[in-house]
Amino acid sequence: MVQTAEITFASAPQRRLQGAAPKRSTEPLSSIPVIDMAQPDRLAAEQLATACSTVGFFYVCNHGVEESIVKEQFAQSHAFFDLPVEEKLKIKANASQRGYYPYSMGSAKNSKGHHDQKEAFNVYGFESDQSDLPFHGHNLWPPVELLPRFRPAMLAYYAAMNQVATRILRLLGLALHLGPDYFLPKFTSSTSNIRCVHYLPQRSQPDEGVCGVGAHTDWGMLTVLATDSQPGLQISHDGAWIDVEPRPGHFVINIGDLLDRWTGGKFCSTLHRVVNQTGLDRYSCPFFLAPAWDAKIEPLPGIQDPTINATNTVVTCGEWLSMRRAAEYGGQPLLAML
Ligand SMILES: O=C(O)CCC(=O)C(=O)O
Repeated sequence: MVQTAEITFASAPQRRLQGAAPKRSTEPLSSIPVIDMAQPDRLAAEQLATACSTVGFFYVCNHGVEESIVKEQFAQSHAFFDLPVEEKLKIKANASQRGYYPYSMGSAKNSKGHHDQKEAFNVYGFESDQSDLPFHGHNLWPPVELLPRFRPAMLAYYAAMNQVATRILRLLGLALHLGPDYFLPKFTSSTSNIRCVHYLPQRSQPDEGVCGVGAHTDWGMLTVLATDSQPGLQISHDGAWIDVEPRPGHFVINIGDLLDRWTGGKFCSTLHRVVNQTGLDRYSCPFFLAPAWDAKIEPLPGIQDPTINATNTVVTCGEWLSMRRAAEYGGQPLLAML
């Protein structure tokens, strides 16, 4: 009988500290890998395997997304965050995780008592009447009379990111010698979302716990990130924080904890944070790819991980996301858990 997992919802770095998954290379990081998506699949998959098993972060270029779609997303995101706060609060996020997250709501307080220096807006790719389930419900939108182009811009951007992520899923299947279609059936009604983020025009003080986004790993499969031209994203590598510079025409991709766990730590989810070094506004838009709610995260052929109990322990994507959310918002910020 398949049993529901007695799972650990420890972050990937925490699992590594517990010895459950391989430690990463301690080679100095000369640069973040760049993968050209116009290459033949076989070459791109080889580079992907190296990037995912060493850094956990990489850029992609020649991804096929029209620049106008990215620009319009940013233009509409600016227009939304510029609305009066009373207007934004009319679509404040609820248990469905959709809508507006004001500064004080977008993150749990860290151990030094600070929230992330950001406000955010979430849109999911699936809608459901089962609003008793976490992450289920309907997207919330600002009134059409106020922002007529907002909703079409966000839906177009979501669709474009989903295409990029689906191509990466195929490459992941190849990189893991499972075949290009291996992961796709798990993602047909995915629980993915985009999050427009506005970082407040304030310098961060990471040593005081004041960050754009505090150090964390992402919960899901992988993240496709677009940022404006302001720097701020940093990844942890070999005990140092390394800047991930904005690169026009590129997206930044990183592995999430679900894929890290699914691959038994072969592909790594890397700790990252946002530090506002300029004191200027910064905008970004991550797309968080996650499987369908009921998708079973079964052990992958050939992968052994004691924390998955390879023979009979299965967790669904929904269980995983719910536990990660409870851990984060139930008063256990990641750094306190490390
Ligand atoms: O804005 C960024 O550069 C990164 C955002 C991020 O790490 C997140 O939202 O999880």
